[in-house]
Amino acid sequence: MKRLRALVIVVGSATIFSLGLGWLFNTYPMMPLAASQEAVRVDRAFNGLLWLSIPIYSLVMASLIYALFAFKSSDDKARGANYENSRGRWVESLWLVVSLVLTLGLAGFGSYELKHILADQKNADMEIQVNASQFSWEFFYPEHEAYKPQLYLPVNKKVRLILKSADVLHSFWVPEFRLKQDVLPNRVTQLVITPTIKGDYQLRCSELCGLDHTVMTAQVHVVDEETYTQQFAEGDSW
Ligand SMILES: [Cu+2]
Repeated sequence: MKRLRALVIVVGSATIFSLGLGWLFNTYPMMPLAASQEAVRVDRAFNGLLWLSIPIYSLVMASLIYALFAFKSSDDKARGANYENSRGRWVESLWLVVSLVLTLGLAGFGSYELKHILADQKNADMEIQVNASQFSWEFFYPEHEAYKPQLYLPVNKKVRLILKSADVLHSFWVPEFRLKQDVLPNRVTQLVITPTIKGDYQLRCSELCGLDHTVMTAQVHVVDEETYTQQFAEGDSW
């Protein structure tokens, strides 16, 4: 009876706590708008991990708090000393197996999504060169032979960004696209993204690169094909 009571208290409070956390993350999502194809996959992996963690975290915390009050030290020092023969060992063995399966499952799930993101990177529709330097970004559009201080991307086109740095380490990051790529001096890196929602976003450097690192930003405009071409027709290259 005592054991059943403990089980009800722990599982009950863990359920309530889980529902509370679920409501919190549902009402106040942690991620900004998912504005690229890749973002959907990243969010799926992130949310899968989050929703799996909530009940486990709640159950562990509920058991811990329950144990804190239920198994307080008493004057009877002999109590609980005979751990080797206690029946609680099977719980430990079971949890070892369960957590092993969960960990391997999560690693498999993450690798699966990553494999698909990388496989999608092969045939891009177009290329844009991104030049990073302390503390600004510059974009070169080879098709139009034009340089611009802002990144224009046609919506639903898979674009390969060729990233170069003139000085130190920088990192290309548009939170709404989710993917992030380091930009290195003396080495060319790439990032392939397919923006899916028209709008204005902000590119920020996410690698501490010097005193003005925090202001190393650039505007990113995801526009329709027509508006994209117009940018170059007007000849307002700088
Ligand atoms: Cu930087």
